[in-house]
Amino acid sequence: MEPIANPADPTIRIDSHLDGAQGRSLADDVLDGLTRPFKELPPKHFYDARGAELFDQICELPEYYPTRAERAILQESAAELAALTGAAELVELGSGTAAKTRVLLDALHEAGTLRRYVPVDVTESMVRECAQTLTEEYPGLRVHGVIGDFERHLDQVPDATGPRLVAFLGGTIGNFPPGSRRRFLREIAGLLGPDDHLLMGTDLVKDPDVLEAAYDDAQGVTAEFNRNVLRVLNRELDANFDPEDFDHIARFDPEHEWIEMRLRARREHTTHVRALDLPVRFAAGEELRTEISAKFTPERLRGDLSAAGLELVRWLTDPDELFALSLSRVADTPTAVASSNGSG
Ligand code: SAH
Ligand code: AVI
Repeated sequence: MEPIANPADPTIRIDSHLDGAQGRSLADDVLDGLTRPFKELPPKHFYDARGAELFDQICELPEYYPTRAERAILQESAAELAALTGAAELVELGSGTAAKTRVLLDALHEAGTLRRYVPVDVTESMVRECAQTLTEEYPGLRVHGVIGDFERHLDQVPDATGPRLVAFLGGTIGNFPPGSRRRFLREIAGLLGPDDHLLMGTDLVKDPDVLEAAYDDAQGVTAEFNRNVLRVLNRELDANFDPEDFDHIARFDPEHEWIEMRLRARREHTTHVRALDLPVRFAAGEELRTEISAKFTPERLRGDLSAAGLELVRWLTDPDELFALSLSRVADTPTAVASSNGSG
């Protein structure tokens, strides 16, 4: 894919890897996920422009503590992280609006090491807007944005230009099921050289009532976010879902220690995904899983990191131990074979 250079601003470069392929990925995911007895769609399809906006609103909700807790940890430790990593570049996976990232960028800017920011996100408008605003906010900073699917386009992250910090914030790693979570961490490890670090946010196991409230807020914003995936299917694949035919469900699964979001059909009906010539029948009460959001313990995280050939350098939490940030690096003696059916 040709880089989209902005002649007016040589500090910005944006590469897009989504044309066509992203459409195919949605079609494949629908064909795969809506033709099974237990229907499921991957969460990356929530994030069109409207979905990204709803996610931003979620981050402000009184019930949704992860954003506030992660920001508090960053505020407390950004200077230490800057000193430990000496990062010349920050690569951020699933960067979104990069709101919390500014705390880190401030510290790296202050330390005088930061030269380049590389946001990677599937939402085009987010990458473009944040490239524009961050080059204005941080004089001298170059931004190389990558619009793409981090599960497919990590090889499009440009080569490192100095000590690199890869940030994967927000707890997004929890949206991967256990096997692919470890596989993905191993791919991230492939972006790291001996002087590089991974800074990852993980939500922690806690009272199920607190967790369920965070995913089923009183204002119904998360419910709208959940239903938004149906609007994406209507627009992108000419489907005829009525989002109001579905109830939003958010439940903590104590066995796996993850939250599941589902959409439950209020009545028996058949939807047509016209672009795929696919009728999809829902029984009354049938559920479609749209997201898992795994919650972590330090042991689970260590296991996942080690299976990916990474070792923990720092474990940082907020005073209430709601959320954790982990700094890790490639292990001195990498694990030979990563188990993909790990503890979950
Ligand atoms: N890092 C931000 C945003 C988290 S929301 C924060 O901590 O608040 C998850 C982000 O990941 C969204 O911006 C979404 O567009 C992006 N995302 C989700 N799946 C993705 C994928 N497969 N590839 C690239 N970006 C993805
Ligand atoms: C992006 N991700 C970490 C969020 C989460 O908490 O799993 C997405 C989200 N889903 C519902 N609310 C927020």
